[in-house]
Amino acid sequence: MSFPRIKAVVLKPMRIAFASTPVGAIGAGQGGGVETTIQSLANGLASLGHSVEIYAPLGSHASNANVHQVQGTLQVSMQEVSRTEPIAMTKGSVLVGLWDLIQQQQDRFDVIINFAYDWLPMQLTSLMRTPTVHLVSMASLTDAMDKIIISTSHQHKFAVAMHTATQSSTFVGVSSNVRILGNGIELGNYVFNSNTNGPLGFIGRISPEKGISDVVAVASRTGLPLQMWGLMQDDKCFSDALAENPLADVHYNGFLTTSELGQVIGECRGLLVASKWVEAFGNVVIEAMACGVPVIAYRRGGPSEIIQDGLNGFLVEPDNINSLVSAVARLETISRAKCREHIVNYHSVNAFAQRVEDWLVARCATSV
Ligand code: HBI
Repeated sequence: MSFPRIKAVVLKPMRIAFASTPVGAIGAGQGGGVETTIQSLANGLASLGHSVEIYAPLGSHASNANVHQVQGTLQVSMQEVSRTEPIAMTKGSVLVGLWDLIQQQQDRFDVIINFAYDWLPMQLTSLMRTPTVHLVSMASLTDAMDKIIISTSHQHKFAVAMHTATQSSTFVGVSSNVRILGNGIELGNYVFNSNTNGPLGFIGRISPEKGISDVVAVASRTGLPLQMWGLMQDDKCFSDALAENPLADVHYNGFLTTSELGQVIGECRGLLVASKWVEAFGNVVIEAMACGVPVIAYRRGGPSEIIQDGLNGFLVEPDNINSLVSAVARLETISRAKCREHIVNYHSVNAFAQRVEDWLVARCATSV
């Protein structure tokens, strides 16, 4: 009886450098979802036996990784510039400072992961001795960034990864070797709650592209209280939504840290996601499900790839407020335990880190 030879691929630990976003220090909040991704991925890769060092703007901090802080002028957010905006390198740019240091120290690493949605790191891919890869954190925003993301994806096999296929499809002509990685969160931060008759919930920046007026209208039409958490980025859109829906019972709770949020989301009977733009992923969707909270979202962007309609939430016709309202009435048909189970299986830090490790191995195995 001969046993098939089982080729155990024992992966040697990798020395990994993270190049962070230049829009703010890690932990300051400007980096939004990227900060959560960097922190959870540093933990996940460390638990797989790899060593991670992070290069980030002054004031950054992260657990489980050695942080090299670089001073310099923060980069203007790509979300604030127009589609035809040329690439700008501000004087004393922290982005230039970060990559000066990284290219000086690159031989200490087996691979470099860039998290910045910026032109310079992509342009440097061909010039680096250490294999360099890019996890693109947002959908298409400007022509200049589209051009370099698409060309880098064709020039260097497996050098580019994204969170969802929807996000990737916004870059028309991007290579099919782009890796789709989803995302991952620390399950320990999120407390499961089986309660089904709590308020409705919203988490996210209070700003027009998040569909605030639609969310408040649902509270008004269902007569259910609405708890809202997030950075008050545009208080006019908030006050307009309240003025349009005088009967809505709305409670704005401010911006909470990840661990504070994980303690309270579970009280909600359902989370509303009414984004007007293409969310690259939708961290709040997996954060809510981790607490047992089903998610009701417009069938648009990243959330439409995370939510399994009828199993852990509902996907409804975009911009149709009444379809959100009728989904609220069906929330009790969803198993809250299955919401958490989906995150454990697909969007835990470990599941995400495993997909990233596979990506890094594929990139390092190619010579181009
Ligand atoms: N803008 N120029 C630039 N670079 C980034 O890395 C960047 C950004 N805007 C927003 C942002 N990153 C993150 O908040 C999102 O990727 C989540």
